[in-house]
Amino acid sequence: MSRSDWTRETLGAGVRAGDKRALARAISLVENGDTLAYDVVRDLYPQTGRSYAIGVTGPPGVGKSSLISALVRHVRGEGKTVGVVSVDPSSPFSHGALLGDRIRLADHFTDPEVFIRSMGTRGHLGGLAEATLQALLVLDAAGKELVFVETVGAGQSEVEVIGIADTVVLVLMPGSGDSVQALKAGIMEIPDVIAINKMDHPAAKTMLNEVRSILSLDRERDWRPPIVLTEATRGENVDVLWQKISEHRAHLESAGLLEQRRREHLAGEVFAVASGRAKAHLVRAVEGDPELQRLLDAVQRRELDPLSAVREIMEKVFKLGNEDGTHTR
Ligand SMILES: Nc1nc2c(ncn2[C@@H]2O[C@H](COP(=O)(O)OP(=O)(O)O)[C@@H](O)[C@H]2O)c(=O)[nH]1
Ligand SMILES: [Mg+2]
Repeated sequence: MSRSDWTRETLGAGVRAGDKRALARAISLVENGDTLAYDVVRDLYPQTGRSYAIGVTGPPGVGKSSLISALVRHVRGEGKTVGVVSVDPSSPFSHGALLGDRIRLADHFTDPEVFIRSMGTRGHLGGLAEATLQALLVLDAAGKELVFVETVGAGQSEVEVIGIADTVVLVLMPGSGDSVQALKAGIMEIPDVIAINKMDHPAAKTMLNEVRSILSLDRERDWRPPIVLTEATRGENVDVLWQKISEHRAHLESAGLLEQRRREHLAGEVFAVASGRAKAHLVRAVEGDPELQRLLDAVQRRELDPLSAVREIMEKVFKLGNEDGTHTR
């Protein structure tokens, strides 16, 4: 991989100035887990915490990328600077267009105040959460006032990715039955704002009523998630959606909840990234150690019980004695 001519200093300065080439390079380095990215983010970190992160999640195909594109157009009208990080491999943003779509993003790509980036989902050392967190910090340091993060709402890494957001928007469409069931069962955390996209679909109203009735079961909240019907492709109700996102932000800010939420999120991210690395380390250690492999074989042959194997592995890999989670009383 070529680092071209960037140094820690020039790359940091370029990011701070919001230079698109510097941003693109910094995020590529972040994706590749390059040590230069690590140093640059370390230098930039004290200048972060100023941008507002909006997570956009939901099943594939509901219109998350289209909605983000429409929201970007809307907030650019208000003069806000914007970053977008998309970790949705099914509909990547690419130059000129949302891939395979009619929506033209050409305006956004030539706009110096907008930076859009699709992130790869292949093997990051500390998981996707790590790369996304670093990318958001880069965009934050670049002075982007708003940063949108798109993820497909499934899987642990996506939950961690969305865990960085200040406001979480869940996007559904008529027919997103699984997500509605997940909301109902409490498997999915209640988002801050719900968009039911593709309101041009005849079943949109039915979906609205269904989601409304699920949310009405949940009374003890200081913030009741508003539900907005949208049509991303025509920009229908995108202004209303933006208004609801802004109201949620105002709610967090007025009650001092934003700082609290961010403190929790940052602690959660550190924990998530550390866990990801610990797991990767564990997997490598066990793979590369015939003695530890024999322990696993012994468990499979029922000669050694699982927790005894865990204890020995933890001792050997992490040098942990009795702190391995078993109680010794
Ligand atoms: N009819 C209709 N189609 C939409 C709407 N929003 C998005 N789409 C289409 O749905 C498909 C998936 O959109 P995309 O934004 O890639 O969804 P994502 O996978 O959630 O990011 C694309 O073909 C869009 O053109 C909408 O409001 N109405
Ligand atoms: Mg998408």
